[in-house]
Amino acid sequence: IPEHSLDRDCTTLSRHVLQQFQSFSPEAQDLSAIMSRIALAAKLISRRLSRAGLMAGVLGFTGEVNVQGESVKKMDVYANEVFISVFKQSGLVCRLASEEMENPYYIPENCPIGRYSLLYDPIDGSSNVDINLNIGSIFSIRQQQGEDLDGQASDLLQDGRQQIAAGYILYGPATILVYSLGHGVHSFILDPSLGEFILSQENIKIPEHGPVYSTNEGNFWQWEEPFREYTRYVHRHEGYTARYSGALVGDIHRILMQGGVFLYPGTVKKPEGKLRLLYETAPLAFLIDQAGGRASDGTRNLLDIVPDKLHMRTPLIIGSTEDVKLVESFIQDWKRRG
Ligand code: P6P
Repeated sequence: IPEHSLDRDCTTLSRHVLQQFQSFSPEAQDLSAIMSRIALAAKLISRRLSRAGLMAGVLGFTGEVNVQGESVKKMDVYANEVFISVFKQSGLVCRLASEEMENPYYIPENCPIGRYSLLYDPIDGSSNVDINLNIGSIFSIRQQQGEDLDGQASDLLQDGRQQIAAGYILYGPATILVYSLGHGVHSFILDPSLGEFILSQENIKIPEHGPVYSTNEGNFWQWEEPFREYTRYVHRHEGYTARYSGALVGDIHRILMQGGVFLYPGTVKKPEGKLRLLYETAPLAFLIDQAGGRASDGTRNLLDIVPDKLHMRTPLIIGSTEDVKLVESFIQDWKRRG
């Protein structure tokens, strides 16, 4: 058996993290342990999803509404609890900030406290759960910086370049974990027979340009003019194709692998858009930047945006550099025309 294939079969996620650091420094060991915990959460969620239709209490709504004013799916609650349970006794984190929680969850005093914070969207695209389409989890790791004096985790309100790791899990035909520690983007596939995430691709680079534009054109009339102009442009020009699943992680993964651009613009009523900065657009921007692509809110590089509150939303234009810059050129022309 060729050496590399054995190596590939045995490169687990935790081992890959240590290889990235080429050391056993305390930080390397912390991040390896953190990624192992995230992998455990992903396995628990993936297992429950595979049986969602067979188990009571998994499909459908809880009847509650979350901090975003969105009705909460039972799977949202389960996945949120899974991340808390795998990190609570880990001694790795001090807080978990989630789309599903108004305020961060602080690790209780009687548990070991770590120096990292996990920011996550436990299940993104949960409307796809009931129709067995792809959904995802998104995560971002930050170091405790400064004092969290007001218990509102205001020290988390930093720009995206402060992230030390970010990634997503895509629950599709296969369960794939994609992450970066700031040294390239790497993907792992869950081998259910081993119960391990096995390295599948290292140093993924997004194509400079791709044929896909991914957006909900049902919002066309709510967009500002430059987004309509861009849409008319791709309608008129050869070589573009529309792909949109309604679940961010799957749409972004397609863009990462095939190139193109994903857009969730602001609308006249909601200029800030729908997607949240700290645990959706910033982690994805970190990844795509590491893969050689670009992410912006239409005017600023997304990684430079400093949130004013935990659940701040931003418009998102993300993907191949050439395609993102084309969208930005429509915005700049529109602004010049005043
Ligand atoms: P729309 C799912 O609710 C989500 O948060 C993302 O996963 C997805 O990209 C977006 O919203 C879809 O929103 O308005 O197109 O249905």
